[in-house]
Amino acid sequence: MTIIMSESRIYNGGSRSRHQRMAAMQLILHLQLGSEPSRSVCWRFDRLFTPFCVLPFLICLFVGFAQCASAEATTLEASSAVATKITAIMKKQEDGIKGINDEALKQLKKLLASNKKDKYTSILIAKSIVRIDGKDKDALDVLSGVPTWAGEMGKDSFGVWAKVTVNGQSQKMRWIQAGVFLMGSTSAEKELAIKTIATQARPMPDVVADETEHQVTISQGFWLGDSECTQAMWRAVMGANPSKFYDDPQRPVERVDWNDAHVFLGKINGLHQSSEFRLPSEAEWEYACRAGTTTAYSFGATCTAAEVNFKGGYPFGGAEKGPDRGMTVPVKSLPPNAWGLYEMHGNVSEWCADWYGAYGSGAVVDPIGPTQGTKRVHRGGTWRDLGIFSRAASRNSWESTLRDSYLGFRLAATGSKTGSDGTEKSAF
Ligand SMILES: [Ca+2]
Repeated sequence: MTIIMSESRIYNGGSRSRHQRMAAMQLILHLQLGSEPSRSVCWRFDRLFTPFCVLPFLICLFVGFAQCASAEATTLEASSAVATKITAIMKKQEDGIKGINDEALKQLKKLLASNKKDKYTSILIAKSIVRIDGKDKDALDVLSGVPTWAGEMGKDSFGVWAKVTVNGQSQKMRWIQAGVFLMGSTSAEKELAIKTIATQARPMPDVVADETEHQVTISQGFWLGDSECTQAMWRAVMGANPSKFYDDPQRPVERVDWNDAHVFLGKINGLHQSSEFRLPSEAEWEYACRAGTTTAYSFGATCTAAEVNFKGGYPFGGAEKGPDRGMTVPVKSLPPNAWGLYEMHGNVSEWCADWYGAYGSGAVVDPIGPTQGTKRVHRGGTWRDLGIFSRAASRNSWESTLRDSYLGFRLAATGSKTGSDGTEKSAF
């Protein structure tokens, strides 16, 4: 079942009444006239076929009667036949909407109180309450972890996800929960890496010298793209495509430098009246890449080119040799890690927010790297590198102005930290 709700810009004090009218109109169109939604945001709640599904219809039908008269029919992409029916509905405008809203609000609050265990039903109810009432503490608290940019949201076997959409192109973002992990490589992994690089390239005793193992706490959950930013998404936001391997828009965007990535971030934030989109910190990146594992790869102590797009003739950790593709692969071509994130290892290396610098060996909380530097971190290894450089702990960096066909990025977004009462909330 699909419930159609208008995105109401709850946090930004946007035009609630306009969105309310639009939600009502869309519901009438969808439920009564059988048309498909055109402009509203769709929230899908497959489990939601409870008595509650009748309620938004009734509410919005009544709200619609009262408010459709002032809605701009031209904003709806309806056929002329449907438009005629809308006109008929609009003529049935009735008074007394206030009383209907109060009663509806009362019922919604009752539903919210009884649905606390069902997060997504609660979110839907909370959105209705906020839409009608404007400010309701309980409803706002339920909504405190819901990003304003989310056009769709749901939960699957990997956890909570939300989609951000620009000009018809979407990026699925996954909620990465807070946690503690060991950043860097073990002494055994370092030893093997030094031996491996000597046989595959040349002796490089310092190849892992910057992978000092230390405990990192990620104190706040965050959103992270389930894939590298695609060329399609880049073009939707920026209007051009700088990539070398441009035959498939689902390949990751490359030949974007660190500064270009920040122009993209500024634009996508602007489009969604958000300040939340950003690059991941280096620590967030490795935490998400590992997805709870402590091995060289999230797939284990080794991996093949069937799992990771690297220079397949040079695997790390004793894996079989595989093909050298010599280019990027479209995102989500290869298996995801345990948290549903694709191509963290290999394909394009991914810019992180941090300046490059040495780690300490002590435990740290939410590290963001040095305050200044000369190079920016990029992580994950690339289609043209040996497998050793696709390890979770492997670090790389370059000047922020470097553009090349092996360098891209992955969108991250800060999660909501506080509820309506100012106290810290866990989003999910
Ligand atoms: Ca990658």
